[in-house]
Amino acid sequence: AEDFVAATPYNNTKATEYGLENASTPPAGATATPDSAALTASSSTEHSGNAKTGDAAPLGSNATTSSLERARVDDSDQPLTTNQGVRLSDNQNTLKVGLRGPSLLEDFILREKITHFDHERIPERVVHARGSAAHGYFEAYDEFTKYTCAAPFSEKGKVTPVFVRFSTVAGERGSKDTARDARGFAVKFYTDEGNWDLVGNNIPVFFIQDAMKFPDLVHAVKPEPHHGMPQAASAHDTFWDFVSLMPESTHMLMWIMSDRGIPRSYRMMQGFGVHTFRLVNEQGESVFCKFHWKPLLGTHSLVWDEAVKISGADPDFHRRDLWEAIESGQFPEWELGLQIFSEQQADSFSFDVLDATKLIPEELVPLIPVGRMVLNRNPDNFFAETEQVAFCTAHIIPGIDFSNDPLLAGRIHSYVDTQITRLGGPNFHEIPINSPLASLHNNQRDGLHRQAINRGRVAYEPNSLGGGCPFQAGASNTAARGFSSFPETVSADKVRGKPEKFAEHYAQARLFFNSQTEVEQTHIIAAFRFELSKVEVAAIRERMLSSLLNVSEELAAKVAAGLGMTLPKAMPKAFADPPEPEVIVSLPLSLTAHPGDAGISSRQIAVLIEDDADHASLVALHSALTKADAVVHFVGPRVGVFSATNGKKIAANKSMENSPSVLFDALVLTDGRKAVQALSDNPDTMAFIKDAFRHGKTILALGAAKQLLDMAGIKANKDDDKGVLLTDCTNAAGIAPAFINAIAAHRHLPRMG
Ligand code: HDD
Repeated sequence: AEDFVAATPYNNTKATEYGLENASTPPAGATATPDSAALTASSSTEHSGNAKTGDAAPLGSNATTSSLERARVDDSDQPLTTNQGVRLSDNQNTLKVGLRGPSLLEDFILREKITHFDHERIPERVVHARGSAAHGYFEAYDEFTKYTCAAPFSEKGKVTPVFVRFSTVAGERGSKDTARDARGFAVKFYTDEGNWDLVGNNIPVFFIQDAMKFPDLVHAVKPEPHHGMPQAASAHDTFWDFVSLMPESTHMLMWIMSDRGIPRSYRMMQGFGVHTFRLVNEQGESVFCKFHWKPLLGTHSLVWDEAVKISGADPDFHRRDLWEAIESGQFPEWELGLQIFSEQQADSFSFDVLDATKLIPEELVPLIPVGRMVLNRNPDNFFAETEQVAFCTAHIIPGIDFSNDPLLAGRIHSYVDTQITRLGGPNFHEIPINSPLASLHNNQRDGLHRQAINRGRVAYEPNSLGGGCPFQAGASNTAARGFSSFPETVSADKVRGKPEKFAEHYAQARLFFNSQTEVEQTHIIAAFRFELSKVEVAAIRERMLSSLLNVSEELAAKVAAGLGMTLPKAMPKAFADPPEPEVIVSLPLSLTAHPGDAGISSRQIAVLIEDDADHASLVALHSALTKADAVVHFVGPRVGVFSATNGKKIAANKSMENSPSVLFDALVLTDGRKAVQALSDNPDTMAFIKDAFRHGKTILALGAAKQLLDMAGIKANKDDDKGVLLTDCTNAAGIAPAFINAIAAHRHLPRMG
């Protein structure tokens, strides 16, 4: 039998990032091999990089490293000092008069330490407070200069460093990852021509059409102000009160109530720039554009019961998933696709492209793939990078410009403004993670925490004393050009109001609902039922039902039945006779209609073991699964080493107590008569298996483990459910391909009404 080297899900080369002196220090979380002959859980340690891309494993360097390097601190072999660099002789005791006497005010060492500690926290983001980020790069497939002169698209193969932060929206900084919510998808491109931030979400539309309503929306969804509840949840009166009075929210509600609101992983969600943007080429010609990110691993979601249980078992589920995948060299990747359309086309659409509650069906304007983004390095320090990164929709570069979307206009103001409170002044662009790779020269000076030491006597323009520098680059079309706004002609009265097509709120909500498969529709109905069941004021539930009636009678009727209510009258529509929509069913809007062929790379497989587990079959499966890039975990009634057959040992790295089955994508039940008996005597086992089954996961039972399936009332090898497999333990290698295929299907839907 084979021996397996112990591995953690972490990158064993990580320590070398901090200097050679430190290379021998084990990385955090590393454990010694409990038994040299032990079969242990393994992440794909043989990865030297992403199997698909052939990238090298991250050693802490990519293009942003040079700008961050000056701020990196390596403490290896260094004594403790004060912030003034004075070495400490004692970091345990305050300075006192006698060992039992009073402490002295002059203890500058104590006072510096406590004072710094007292000010460690900064305000959290007013929305998107909870997030996780990583470094990586964007690579252009080809030059895209026909449409834009933006630096990342200037030549084939061009690589632009990025820093990407994913987030939930409503929850506070310490809230759970698996709340039902939109997810932020914010990308900072450190381009040759300055920083460009594409600050998007995993949903292509938004709740509101005008930035004027953003504070109202956020106040409604955040915990209610009198008692501060509920945390990271929209299932409460104030949220549904607001959205039921704002029918423009209906389309976004459909997305949030769908499984898109509970992604399986940050690595398995799409990203959208949401607004219509402009691209501008060297000739000054402009087209409209929507940005789409598509994950290579496919777009996958949790189911609600699972999301709820994960929030208890591992509130850091998405953060951990992203971190561990990158540390083990399984670099997440997305393709950037653009929808390009002209102003004339836009005018002919049945909806307004300046309305952020509308998407453009891909059937109407197809996606053009333009490049890929790979995340290949975790931050060194969560606070310095992930917390202090400041994204801003106003950060655009030559070749990209805004449309007149009134939601975008408010954002252009809000993002810089909010950093002034959050990061404590106007110099947040000097924080290393925010500073551009392009060099920065202007006459802005001073302010709190200024880092730059600007030389010379000139801080104004025009000047002659500084030789006229720094000077205006001008609007020429050369590479040295400056940013110039697209000269759109606008002539109209100054008014507060909305264009006519903004008043149509239901056609795309209906498009979304009608594009879902039956299971997806059932989940949407269940989500509305759950959320509205938490609403205490009956009139709010009723108003929401009356709005849903305008989307789908079936949806409204089923939600009403779930709440024990009768259907009210449909809400009157603001736009009685809207134009016919071009598309009434759009395939890409469904997740399950075409789950894709993303394989099982980085999927987490639990193998339930006990003493007397059948060693040979588990070795065979372990080998097949890790070859397919999955991550195998041996899960016991406790962690530690178990005696398997043939005198071999198996080390469990997880236990049923510390890692319930909601944390895994698939389940293997070991053969071995005594092992199966011991598992069947353990009450945790049934909960583990039944949850995996209920959540649509693939289960493989080897030999005697059929007894466990029988106890759980689960039948194997049924025609309509390819996700429960049973085989003799001698056939473990033989069944592996079918098992892998079944896991790649993500979930087995017939089980999940
Ligand atoms: Fe926003 C943060 C995405 C509308 C005001 N927003 C923020 C983040 C994301 C988004 C991903 C987190 C960035 C990070 O990781 O640091 N926001 C969106 C999308 C919107 C949207 C996709 C609609 C299309 N946002 C929106 C509006 C306003 C704001 C209409 C205000 C008028 N958003 C903010 C903010 C935040 C923010 C208050 C909080 C923290 C921050 O900016 O840096 O400025």
